[in-house]
Parts: sequence; C-alpha cells; structure tokens
Amino acid sequence: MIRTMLTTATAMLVAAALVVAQTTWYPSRWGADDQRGAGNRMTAAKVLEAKNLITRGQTYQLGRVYESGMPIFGTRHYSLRIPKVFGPNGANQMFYHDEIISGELGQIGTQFDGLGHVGIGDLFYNGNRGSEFAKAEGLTKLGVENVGALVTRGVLLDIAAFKGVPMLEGGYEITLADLEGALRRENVTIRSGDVVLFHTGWGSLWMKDNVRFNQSAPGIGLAVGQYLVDHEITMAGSDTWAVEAVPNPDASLAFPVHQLLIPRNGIYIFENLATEVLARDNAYEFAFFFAPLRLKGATGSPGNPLAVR
Ligand code: UVW
Repeated sequence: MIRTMLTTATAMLVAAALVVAQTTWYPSRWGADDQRGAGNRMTAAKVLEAKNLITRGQTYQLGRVYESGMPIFGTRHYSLRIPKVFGPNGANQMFYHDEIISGELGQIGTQFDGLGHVGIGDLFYNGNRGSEFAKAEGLTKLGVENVGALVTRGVLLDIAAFKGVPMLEGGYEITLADLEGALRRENVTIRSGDVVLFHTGWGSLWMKDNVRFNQSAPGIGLAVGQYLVDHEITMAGSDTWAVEAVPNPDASLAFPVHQLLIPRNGIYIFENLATEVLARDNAYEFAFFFAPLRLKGATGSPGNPLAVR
C-alpha cells in the first residue's frame, strides 16, 4: 500500500517536473537537425550483440494480421478491396489481382509510432513545430522514412506472469516495482539501445472482445517511462494499443508517456504487438528486427517485426 502510494507520488512528481521543464528538452542529444532520434542507437555493436542472441534458430512474428474488424482507435479505419481481376494477358492467359488499401496506414493494427506522431502543444521532437512541418501531403520533417533499420537486442518483460495473472486489468499502471520484479524473475537487464516489450495479456482480447480492448488498457506510466529514458532504450512496445496505461491515473493527462518518449527523448513506441508468442516460450531476450516502411512524410508504419533467438 505504502509502496503504491509512493509510486503514485513519484509519477505525479515526474509529471509536474515534465510540465516545468517543457522548454529544456531540445535540441536533442543527437543535434538540432537530427530526425532519427533513438534510431541513432543502432550501432554495429548492437547488431553484433543481437546476433549473439541467436542460438536456437527460433523466429517469432510480432505483428498481428491486418484485417477488417480488428480493433481500431477513435475514428481511424482500414479497408482492403480487390477492384477486379486483370486479364487475360498474352496467349498464356495470365491474370492478376491488385488491392486498394485505405486507412491511417501508420496508425492502425500493429503500429510503429515515428517522431512526427505526437507533440507537446505545437512542439515535436527536436523543437520542430507541427504548424510548420505537417502538410496535407505529408510531414516535411520527422517522417518515418528517417528511421532506418532497427536491429538490436530485444527484451520481453512479462508483467502478467510476474503478477501471477493471465491479463492485467484495464487502466493498471505498471510500477517500477513490477518492472524491477520482472527483470529479476527473468534474470535480464536493460541496456542502452535495447527494444523493451511489455507483455500484459491484454492482447488476448484482440478480435475476441474489441469493445473491451479499446475501452482502456494496462501499461506503463511516467515513472517507468523515465526509467526507460534513463536506460537509453530505442523503443518501448506492448500488446496493447497505447503501451501506456489508459486512462492515465491522473485523469487530467492524455497520453503523457507518448510525450515523454517520442518528442522529449526521440524514443519510438510500438503498439499492438503479438507478445504472447514470446511469453508462451519464456523468450525474454532475443534479436529484434524491424524496418519501418519508407513512407515519405508518414507518422508511423505498419509491419511485422521479428524476434529471433
Ligand atoms: C494516439 O495516437 C492518440 O495514440 P496511439 O499512438 O496509441 O495510436
């Protein structure tokens, strides 16, 4: 109880400090012109560290299937149509299909949040102003095409298993004690440049109870977010649609962990991951691979990140 009160108090202090320090977070540590953020942590050493984790030849797809009826945030939408069959072509009767996709492609389903996605007021990563770089035809800065390949060490923190439940409750904020307990339970540490994934069990609602899935979500709060910043990670991901707890325990705040990680620290977020395949196998440390689609001026990317061990 006392620990919970202290954790809540810490989160509130962090939130207050963030508001006070609003103008001191840029230029970024990678320079005033940088558009890649924590992607700069993708060094040759991290690639080799990841390579050394591949010892079993096991591959895990962390992306969910994009399909009609998947849970979607707010008014976003997704549609795929096959307009017609084209053919016949040539004496060999060649026929082919194309598809037309519409939707907020970078922000639906399994989604990678780039640095142009979230701001604090008008200010985005590196102090760029949304009113200047967000154009109808695409972002003229911080587009997802700047991220490049992400090949690094990945860590799964199975918070549900640490708490002894199949699924955390909606709105539950993962505490520092949970994070440290999961690290101890799994005998892993977090290192600079890592991708850190949180398994909450919430993904078991995907396509089974979409209404509940969308209503709220367990996830990290500002205290754990600050821990991840201090440990210089590249990306935080989860099997939920926000990675952070929704609603935030402080009802006056909307997605504050997004703001802490993305604009303030250039750290990416990856949502709606199929972390259950890793949790099932107690796969807590692995090589992580993802290359966002090179969509010029986009806020994020769909995709199918891989864990290999
Ligand atoms: C918002 O864009 C509000 O959230 P998310 O990044 O979780 O889709």
